[in-house]
Amino acid sequence: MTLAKKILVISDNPNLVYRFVNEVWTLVDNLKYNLAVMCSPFSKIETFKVSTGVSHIDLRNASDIEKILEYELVISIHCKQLFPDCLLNKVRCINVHPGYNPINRGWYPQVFSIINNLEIGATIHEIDEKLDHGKIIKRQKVEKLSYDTSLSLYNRIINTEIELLKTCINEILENRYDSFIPECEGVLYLKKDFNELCKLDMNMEITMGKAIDILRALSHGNYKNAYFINEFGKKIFVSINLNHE
Ligand code: 0FX
Repeated sequence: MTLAKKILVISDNPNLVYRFVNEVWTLVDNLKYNLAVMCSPFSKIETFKVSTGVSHIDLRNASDIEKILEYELVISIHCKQLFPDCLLNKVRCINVHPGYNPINRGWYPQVFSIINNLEIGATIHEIDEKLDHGKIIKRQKVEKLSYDTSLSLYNRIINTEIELLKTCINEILENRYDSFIPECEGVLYLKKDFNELCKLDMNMEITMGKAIDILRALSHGNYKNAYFINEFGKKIFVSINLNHE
């Protein structure tokens, strides 16, 4: 009897892990593969509602890295830690990214896609030493509508990530897929770029269209993103609702 291969998912996104286990992992032969799930030290284990159980992993810690070396494959599903070279050199690691590489690498891709009028989508790729940069295994564009906010576009991207995973999970596990180098370096957006966007410049002279784009890119459910400072020095948060007929 051959032993089941050990597969590790590392994620800081409980909702996506739930969907992965229930919608994607159900397509896998569980006699051949064993799944473990881990999250970063700053994520709360109890928010992950999956039967596999979840434990913490600190990718800056050598003894934690040592524990991962026994896995056949690591799948990052929105893991907020960087994968160190000492791990990448020893274990095949792939990443699921909520952007269309190389057009929207990095943080909150849908926000920058709305503001800079860029195409958007989802990508599954091999992890290399740079962020959202490795060889592409699968990617798909997602429609962006004039009345999308960050939230509505994000939800469409997440659904696409799950659909993409469904189409290639078995090829990924069996290490039989074609991958290709991204066409160019593309653009990498960082958390600090998002934070800078959130402070609205009340003296900026822009068209109404551009103003709506900035506000819808920063409107994501209950998150307090865009703000201005009022006459008493208080932050006043702004978000926008868009409805079509
Ligand atoms: O897990 P995730 O959806 O993705 C983020 C990055 O965008 C992604 O590129 C990276 N690979 C991954 C590890 O981390 O992020 P989240 O669950 O923190 O946020 C989801 C969305 O919520 C985000 O796209 C925009 C919105 N959001 C989130 C926070 C915390 C806001 O609009 N404001 C916020 O303060």
